[in-house]
Amino acid sequence: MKILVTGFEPFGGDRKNVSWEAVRRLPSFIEGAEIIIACLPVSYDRVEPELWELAERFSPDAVLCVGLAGNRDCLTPEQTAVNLMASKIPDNDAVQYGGKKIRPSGPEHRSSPLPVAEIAQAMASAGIAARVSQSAGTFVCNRVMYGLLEGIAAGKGPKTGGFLHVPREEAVPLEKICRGLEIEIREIVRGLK
Ligand code: PCA
Repeated sequence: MKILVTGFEPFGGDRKNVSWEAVRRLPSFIEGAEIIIACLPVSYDRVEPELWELAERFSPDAVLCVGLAGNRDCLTPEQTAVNLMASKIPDNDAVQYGGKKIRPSGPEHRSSPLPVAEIAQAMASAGIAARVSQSAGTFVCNRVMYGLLEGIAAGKGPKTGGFLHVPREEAVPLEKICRGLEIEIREIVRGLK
């Protein structure tokens, strides 16, 4: 079994993105599943093609995308992606949208097939602050989540997948973010067995 786990490059003037810092520290195997890691661009328009290129190259059974939510104080498995792009800052290609749909005729929302409540509970039981989030925002993370869920629903490759937002290291130490991420991957692998 193979799991593709992605983090993001820095954006908004930051020098690092903790999502990639956590993803790149993952072990090569979790619960017997091979872990493939990649760093995605913070680009509305390039992020989906890059994700699907990786999915085609590696044929993962599941895909978990991880991004930074800088204003949150705990790990937040995402339940819902919304069909909207709007942000106060430009992406790393200097592209900024003020309320454009991702898919002009797509559904307003897409819901994660992952058991996000159980995943957040498993993190909390391990002493890692976590709660389910109902909004992945309207920036690049939400866009890649929407596209990922669309592809899964269409049978494009991975059987399941979703999105995890992580807080800054000032809110939760990197070591705990890494452990929480591993817990989510373990739950995903168990669900596929
Ligand atoms: N966080 C941003 C994009 C990249 C990242 O790590 C977001 O929440 O959309």
